[in-house]
Amino acid sequence: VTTTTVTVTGMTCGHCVEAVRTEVGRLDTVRSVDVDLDSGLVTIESDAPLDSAAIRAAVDEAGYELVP
Ligand SMILES: [Cu+2]
Repeated sequence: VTTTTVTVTGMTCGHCVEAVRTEVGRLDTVRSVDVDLDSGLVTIESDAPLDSAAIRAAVDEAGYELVP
């Protein structure tokens, strides 16, 4: 299992958290997604290393942005 941590900006409530969790959770091999609303920290566990562009696209799809 690989753990990837990214920071997402723009989330303001539980719905935002759910949106990010759902979209990122759709990525290949992802097992779990943990989102901390206060810090914007998103911790992703997956069976294979994730492509950062794919994570960015998923976060974008949810309506938020990755902090570079
Ligand atoms: Cu929200």
